[in-house]
Amino acid sequence: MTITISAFAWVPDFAKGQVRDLRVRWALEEAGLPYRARLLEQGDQNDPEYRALQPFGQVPIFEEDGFVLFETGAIVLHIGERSEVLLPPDPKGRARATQWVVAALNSIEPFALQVALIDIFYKDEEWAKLRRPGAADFLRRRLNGLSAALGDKPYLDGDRFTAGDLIMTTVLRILDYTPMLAEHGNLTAYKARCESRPAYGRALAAQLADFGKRDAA
Ligand SMILES: N[C@@H](CCC(=O)N[C@@H](CS)C(=O)NCC(=O)O)C(=O)O
Repeated sequence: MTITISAFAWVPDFAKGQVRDLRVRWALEEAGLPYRARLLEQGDQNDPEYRALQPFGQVPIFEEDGFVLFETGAIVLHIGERSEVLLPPDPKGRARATQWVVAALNSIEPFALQVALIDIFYKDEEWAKLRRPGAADFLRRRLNGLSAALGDKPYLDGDRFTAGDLIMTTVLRILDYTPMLAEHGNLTAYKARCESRPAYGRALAAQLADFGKRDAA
């Protein structure tokens, strides 16, 4: 039983620690499942062999004994089937954890990404200057909703960490370059609480170590 995940061999500094294989590395660390990384060079993701596994040419994919999955939400939930740390045993608890995975990916990530893409890639474009206030306002409303839902609980579903917190934390990390999250003390503390988990530290270190091999070469 060998688990392999795909990741990029190298990315520019702004993307280090943000590439989405981090989610899968983190889930595997929480579950205590060993894995190896298949590092892609620029262009490898367009090979027909890789496209057959990941239709959009993105990282990560998860491979285990011929079984292949793409999309980090699906992969983390699949790993969660083997880890009560990620998905609680009771059906309602599992459903709520899944709900938060989907909320992170569907109700927060697109809006965080929209602002981040404007700020990082398009900030000098005229259209981006016009779009930015509306996009930021929309994101702010989503963060207000998330902050209210979290309230003073340690985790989204209460007292225990789940796969929903794992994905939500990595989505909130997209905003690390802005002060937007700091508008909500509870979200800032929540993200720091999740990031203080040893499994997160090992996952981040592993991603950075893989980039470091190339930086050192
Ligand atoms: N929805 C996908 C997004 C994956 C994704 O955007 N991966 C990025 C790296 S963080 C990528 O491979 N980008 C290259 C590309 O889109 O061509 C998931 O969650 O797995």
